[in-house]
Amino acid sequence: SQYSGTVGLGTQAGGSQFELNDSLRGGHKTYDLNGATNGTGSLFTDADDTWGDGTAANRQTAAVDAHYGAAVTWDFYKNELGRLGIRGDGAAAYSRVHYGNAYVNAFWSDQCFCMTYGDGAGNQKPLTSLDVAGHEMTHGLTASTAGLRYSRESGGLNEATSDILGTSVEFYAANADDAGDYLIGEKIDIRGNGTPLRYMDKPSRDGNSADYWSRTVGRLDVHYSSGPANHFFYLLSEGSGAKTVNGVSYDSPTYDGSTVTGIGRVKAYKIWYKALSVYMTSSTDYAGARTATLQAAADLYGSGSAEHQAVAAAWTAVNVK
Ligand code: ASN
Ligand code: ZN
Ligand code: CA
Repeated sequence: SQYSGTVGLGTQAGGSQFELNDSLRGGHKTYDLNGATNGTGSLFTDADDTWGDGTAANRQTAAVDAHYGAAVTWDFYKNELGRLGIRGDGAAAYSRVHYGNAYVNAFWSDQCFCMTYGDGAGNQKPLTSLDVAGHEMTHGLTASTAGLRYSRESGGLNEATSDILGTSVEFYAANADDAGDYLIGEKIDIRGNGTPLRYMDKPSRDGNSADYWSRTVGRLDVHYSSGPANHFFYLLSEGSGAKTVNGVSYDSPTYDGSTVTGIGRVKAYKIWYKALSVYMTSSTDYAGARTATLQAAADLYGSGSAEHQAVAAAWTAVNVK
């Protein structure tokens, strides 16, 4: 892979060749669009079942990262969330890489039920890192559960759900070359200066995202109105103030100067997922997200539990009261 070192892949023997077809994970396949912007392209095949070389010069490499990212996300949903695939029915999506020319984005489509990745600036930095793969696949999960509408506050919550579970996938993988962090897309270096796309400890570090809820937050682009929910998730997981996790330093502020004590990211993502899949709807806003996560925390850990109280404290700390 380009971003995650040497990894194992699910492949299938097909005639005299091997295919990127993960039969243990619903038959998830990875295709080569070879610059096209529509269609399915061609399924990746290889004679000796050794794929890519860690560089963008080898056109299998982006496929390795995408295929691995889909597999880890599948395993995370199954082992951590108790969900078999995006729809919970055991069916796989599929991935497409080498979309367009120097396309600096990745996206999920409900139409094809698939994830698509561009090759990034100069065709050198494909948008296939683990957190981005988890982010895009989670757009499918959100569409299959709460269905959060992709505008205003529900759109910010949709984006935050992808950042929250995408980051959780990165931590879950425990990959030595891409240790978990609360940064989104740090491996892509999208601005060429080493900064990530987004920061969860203090979202305004990107220059655009909101740290706290306000009455106008829903006017922002959904990738910026995600800020208060990303910040909520960081605070709920790790707590407020300065902290170093896997060698990365964070300093998370609170709206009212309060102190939040974290409950750990595993409990935090289980609460978020239960809220998403049981209590949120297409029109859930920030106030509704507070209610939904409090209900989820009460279900999982008990009303009045430390976890339930931490959810309330973390929302209050991002001005969702
Ligand atoms: N990569 C972006 C995202 O997943 C694409 C978009 O703006 N929808 O949010
Ligand atoms: Zn997104
Ligand atoms: Ca990351």
